[in-house]
Amino acid sequence: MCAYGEQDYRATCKFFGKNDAAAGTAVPEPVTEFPWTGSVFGLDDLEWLAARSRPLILAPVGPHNAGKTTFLAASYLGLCHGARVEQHRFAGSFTFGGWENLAGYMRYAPEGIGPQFPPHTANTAQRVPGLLHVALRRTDGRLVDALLADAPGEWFNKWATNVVHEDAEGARWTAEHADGFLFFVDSEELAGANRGVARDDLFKLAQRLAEHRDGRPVAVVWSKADVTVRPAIREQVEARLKQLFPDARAFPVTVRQPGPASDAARQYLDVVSWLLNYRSERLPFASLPVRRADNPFLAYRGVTA
Ligand SMILES: Nc1nc2c(ncn2[C@@H]2O[C@H](COP(=O)(O)OP(=O)(O)OP(=O)(O)O)[C@@H](O)[C@H]2O)c(=O)[nH]1
Ligand SMILES: [Mg+2]
Repeated sequence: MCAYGEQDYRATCKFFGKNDAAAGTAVPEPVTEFPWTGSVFGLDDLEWLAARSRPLILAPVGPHNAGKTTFLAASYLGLCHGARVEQHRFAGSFTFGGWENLAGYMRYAPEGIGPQFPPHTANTAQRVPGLLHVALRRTDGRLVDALLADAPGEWFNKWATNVVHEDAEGARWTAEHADGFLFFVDSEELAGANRGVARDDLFKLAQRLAEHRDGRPVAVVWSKADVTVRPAIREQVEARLKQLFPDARAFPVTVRQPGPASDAARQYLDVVSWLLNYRSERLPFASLPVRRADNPFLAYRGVTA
């Protein structure tokens, strides 16, 4: 109602004005420019995220088709279902769009199309893998920014055979900056006709990672665990990985897990929990390759003595 008591105030009150948009004079200007878009992060996005905490990078390492992206999408779907990362509570994400791009394939579509797998990760010439963000709050109240790297398997194939290969730059970045690794063992490949070659390639990649891990934790992820691997091959792989990563823990995961969805989600999130808890208990943080922010507010790191 009009404060001056005009009945037909739209027509008669001299203080009633159309807003700029209705009057056609508005200049469309964003209220605030957000520094994130919701898509997967690249190196530039790390810069402002690193202003609030040192994000932990967890990197799946494995050949093409090993189930790395499926692992990430299934973990996110688990979080959507309310599954927990042990000793942490979900506290947000800056890359919901990126997560949804992958997880959308694994949901039931309205037309009744059943869940599918996410597409293969394109082998691009990027220097850095796509980074998917999740913020978690530890039981002691501390916030942890975790970034899960979605790299194409081809990078690691190249890196395993030639560490200085020009197409392995993204793999080198990952190996240098990750805080924990998920080493993928593809059960389907080890059960297939080419299992001998698959095993040899796996050992090559494991050897390469062992040379570069420098004390960082490695979780061995037996993906596609619904496929049975012959005991002879399984034992060879287990023995070799034990030699290369004596402190690693093995985790079987499969999207075809019977039983409640929460159990299926737990197999994935248990890997993330183990890596995060391993880091926070034993290891100091390495530095991240981010440019120091020009903005003094973002560059502030607290008062040092
Ligand atoms: N049986 C079975 N197959 C799976 C499972 N997870 C993934 N797959 C199959 O493995 C394929 C590859 O999975 P991705 O997650 O795309 O593999 P990736 O390691 O990300 O592959 P790149 O992006 O090419 O490096 C999928 O398209 C599925 O056919 C699983 O739990 N069980
Ligand atoms: Mg992938």
